[in-house]
Amino acid sequence: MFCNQCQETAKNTGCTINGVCGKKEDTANFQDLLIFACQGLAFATIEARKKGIDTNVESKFITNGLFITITNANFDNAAIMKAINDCIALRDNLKTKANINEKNDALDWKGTSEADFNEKAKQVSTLFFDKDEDIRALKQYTLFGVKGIAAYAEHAFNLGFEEQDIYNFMEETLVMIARPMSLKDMLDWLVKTGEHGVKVMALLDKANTSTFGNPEISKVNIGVGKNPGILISGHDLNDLEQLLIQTEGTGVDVYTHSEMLPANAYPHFKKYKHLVGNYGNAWHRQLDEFETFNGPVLFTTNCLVPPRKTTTYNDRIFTTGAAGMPDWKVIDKKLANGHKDFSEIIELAKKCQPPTAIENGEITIGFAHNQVLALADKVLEAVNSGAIKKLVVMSGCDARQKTREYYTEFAKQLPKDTVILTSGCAKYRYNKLQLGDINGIPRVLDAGQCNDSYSWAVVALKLKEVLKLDDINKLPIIFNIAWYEQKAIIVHLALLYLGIKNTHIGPTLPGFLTPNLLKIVQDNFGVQTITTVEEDMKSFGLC
Ligand code: SF4
Ligand code: SF3
Repeated sequence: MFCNQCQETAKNTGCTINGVCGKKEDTANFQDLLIFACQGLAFATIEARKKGIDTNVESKFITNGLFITITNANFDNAAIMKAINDCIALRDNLKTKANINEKNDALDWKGTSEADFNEKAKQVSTLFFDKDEDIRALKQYTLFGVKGIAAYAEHAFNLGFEEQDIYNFMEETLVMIARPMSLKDMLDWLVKTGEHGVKVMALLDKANTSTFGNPEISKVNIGVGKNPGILISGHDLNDLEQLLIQTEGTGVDVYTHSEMLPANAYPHFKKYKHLVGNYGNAWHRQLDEFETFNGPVLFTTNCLVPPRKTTTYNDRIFTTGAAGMPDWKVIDKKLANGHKDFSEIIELAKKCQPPTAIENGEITIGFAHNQVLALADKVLEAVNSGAIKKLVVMSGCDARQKTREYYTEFAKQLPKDTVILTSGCAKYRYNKLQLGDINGIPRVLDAGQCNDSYSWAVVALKLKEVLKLDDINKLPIIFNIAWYEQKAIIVHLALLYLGIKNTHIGPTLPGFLTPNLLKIVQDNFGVQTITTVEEDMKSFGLC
């Protein structure tokens, strides 16, 4: 196996034995083979569209295939192998329908046994993307960005929002990877990836806000009630809505977990009184927190952590969509109205003990772009009067490495005249600190999930317009972003596309960047990594 797609990759070069995330060698190989199968299907969709054939089913399949291979989404070999077989069947069907006679390995390859799959998987890892290490790294970089695009596109299409251009770009990228490319063309492709990152986040924002309303300032209970509960994790708001409908009046409460926390700020979800709050913290603490939750957990997307040998909750965990773990149950049945059938989870919840409290109190969320712009006068007044000196974007992901304590310390040591703008699960490193407010504006403004980092781009562009600046980099905003998986990669590429320079990303720079590419991103975009809190405070001009 070879996998270098996330921040925790072994020795910051690549996992080659078992993944640091717990992904086994065969799983990693099958995921590579699924990407290869999606490449074949992408060749077919592009050709079929030229002949006027509708490829919506295939495009959605490719989107889900890419999502399955995101860090901590799916560890289930059987599910991945089924996806490979389904992908090949769709490809062959389209080849016949569109009369595609072109020959290439991804369009033609077929395996009949697990041994065939294993054999082929070893020949299609990202290490074979190109002989030139810079081009290879750039192909990996774009693929990882496209995986992030796929995740957001899937949430959007689950709510009925789609853009053909986004599907086209994902599929053209898969095909491009198999072609010889120059360094210049690859760098241009990377910029286009960032552009499509902005597009897909805007699309998902439209899907979420037009379906569930604009997030508003909300206090969220982090304690527990007396009823049994279901914990819902991941990012898919459509799944949450269906679960809330089905649990209404059953005596079972619903709690959000990790990246589902921001759902509590949408007006639409507030009508469900049995959505009682958020339980726990960022994804990597699930090994302990699922034990004390006592009831069933539903994963709608990443981040799943393979259970310990001593874990007692395996029979209470369910997955749906792109997520999967061997031995955890999968929700794939549908009700007559087309919604997913969550009755098994609800029946199990009724037999479980209520959650054990691990925290008490409330946290304040709901600062997505609409809410922040509604407060724009107040924020501008504070900026103009000097009450707010700097806005510090600390969006992104959290993960388990000790070095991540940096972000808690950084938040604590920020001068009192700074405000943190956050989104993604990175916030759990500091969203429960009592950092106070500035003239009534809380010092931690949480826009939502990782995709809601889009909100900070909207706010920055608006501030640039109101303050009549000619360059976004002249705003009093600094970027100190924590990354982990491929959704953070697309968020960062989107920021670079928008012309935002001098971003710090950490706790380490991506392992897939070669020394040459590191120099290019540093020279062109001023990308840096973190050092110590004290040094970085100085380099950001914060002390
Ligand atoms: Fe390693 Fe990350 Fe890949 Fe897991 S996802 S195998 S930790 S690089
Ligand atoms: Fe977190 Fe997995 Fe990335 Fe959506 S839940 S931000 S790591």
